[in-house]
Order: sequence, then C-alpha cells, then structure tokens
Amino acid sequence: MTVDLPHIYSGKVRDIYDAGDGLLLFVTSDRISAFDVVMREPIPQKGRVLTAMTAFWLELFADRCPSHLVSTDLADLPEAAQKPDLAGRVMLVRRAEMLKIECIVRGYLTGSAWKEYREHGTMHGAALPEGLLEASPLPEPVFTPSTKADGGEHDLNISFDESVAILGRELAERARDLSLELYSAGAEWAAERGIIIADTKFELGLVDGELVLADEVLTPDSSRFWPAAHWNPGTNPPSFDKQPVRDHLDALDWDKKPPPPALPDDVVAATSARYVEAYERITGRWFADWPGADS
Ligand code: Q0Z
Repeated sequence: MTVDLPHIYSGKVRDIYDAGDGLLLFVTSDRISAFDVVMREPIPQKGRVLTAMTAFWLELFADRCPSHLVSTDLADLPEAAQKPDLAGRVMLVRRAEMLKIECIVRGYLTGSAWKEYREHGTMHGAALPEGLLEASPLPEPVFTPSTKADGGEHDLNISFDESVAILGRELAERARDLSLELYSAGAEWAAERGIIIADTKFELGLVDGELVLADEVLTPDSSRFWPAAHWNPGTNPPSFDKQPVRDHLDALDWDKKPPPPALPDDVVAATSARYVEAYERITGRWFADWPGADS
C-alpha cells in the first residue's frame, strides 16, 4: 500500500505523503494496536471504516466548523497515488499548521482520568464530586488538553493556562470551545444510536489563519466507543471495536511487549465486523456503499 509521493510522516496506523500544492495525502491502513503494540495481522477494512467515519462527521459538522478535508475520491488524487488498493482509505487534505496541543474532551470517567480520580479525587488537577464510579458520566464534558512530551511518545496533561501560554488566549479559548461543542454534538448523535463516546482527541490546525478540524474525527482510534447496552458504572465497559482482540490477549499471558501473539482468524473477523457495525450504527449508511468495501 505504498504511494509514489514524498513520504512525510508515519504513525502506528497512518501514513502522510506530500501531494503538492499545499496538500497532503493521508492513508489509513488496516493495522490495529492493542495495549500500545501493533498486531501483526491487519483487520480487513479497518482503514476504510475510519476514513468513512471521519468523512461522515466532517460533513455533519460542516456548518459548525471548516475542516482540512478536500476529497476522499481516488480520482482527485495525484496520478501517482491513484492505486485501486487505496480506494476508500485516502483523504486529500489541506496542509495545516497544527496546534501544538492535543484537544482531548472527556465525558465519562475512564482510563487515566479514572486512575487520577481514584487516587486523588481530581481529574486533570481539578476536584470532582465524591462518589463517582469507573465509567460514570462526568457532571459535564471537560476539556483536558495535553501536549507531546519531549521524547515524542508520551502525552503530558497540561492545564488550560498552559495551553494559553502555548497558543495565546484567543486561540486556546476557540480550540477549547470548538472541542467541547463537537464532542457534545457527536456524543449525543452516537448515544441516540446506542454508542457511548466516552472521550476523544481532536487535532486542530490553522489553514490561512482559519481554525480547522484536521486529522481523524471521532473514530474508535481517536476515541473510546462503548456499546451503551453493556455500560455499567463501576465496571470498565468493553471497547466497541477492540474487545475481541483484548479478550483474546487477556486469555494468554502476554507481557504486552513486542512481539505480539498471533490473532486467530475468528478474532480478526469479529473485530472487522465491529468496526463496520460502529460505522453503520453511527452513520445510518451501509459500509458496502463506501469505495473499496468490496475489495
Ligand atoms: C496530522 C498524525 C498521521 C500520525 C500532522 N492537515 C494537516 N496538515 C499538517 N499536518 C497534519 C494534518 Cl492533519 C498532521 N498529524 C497527526 C497523522 C500519522 C499522526 F497520519 N500530524
């Protein structure tokens, strides 16, 4: 799935290329990570599902904010990138000057936020009411920004005042307000369709001085998705998408260090089906109608 364009950057599951004219090409692979380790087996269609879901949210949010997205159509890509394998998993985007903070919004008490609350009664340093349980809804969604640590890997929580120091007050306030607005709108939309979006990370950027929503948006890779039917405060809800992989790995006693154990075919197939189900529930669209869904 390589592209004949200058390579700019790769994350665990995505690659960015220079498409010329101030444009970038995002390619989302079928790779999956669990416990921060990338598995050896791809999850069929995962990259297309994440691309389709991001495109859906950007359309839904178009009247609230502009985005970096130019096209998801293979025909709009530079010829060097028009490879059939890439259909449905590419986004041509405007190159943005990315904000140097991660715009995280939490609606439920889980993960590192639950750990901090359990130990200190706080989240992101601020007091919360007593008596909350793991996976409890927060009194209201909270903006908990972070920044990349010097090493690159770890994210470090920062206070809102620290985000003001990085971005300036006006931009920090706009980033916070937009993040909270989009999380609330998206979480409400998903909840009506049986999926809890517990928390999420937005990446915002500036294009020609305009604040735009960039990167992937409200996907299971940038957020925690829970099936509402299995949500019980006081327990850690199953992940909508990765639970078959987690359950398989938990049953082995793997030390969570590479190399990862092999994933059996049934686990791979069940996981692929979960991604497709999340897409169809949230969007009301058939994944079969998305480019490359039959490949
Ligand atoms: C997004 C990321 C990825 C790992 C840079 N429109 C844009 N312009 C410039 N830069 C970015 C964007 Cl979205 C940009 N990331 C996050 C993407 C792999 C990390 F594909 N980094």
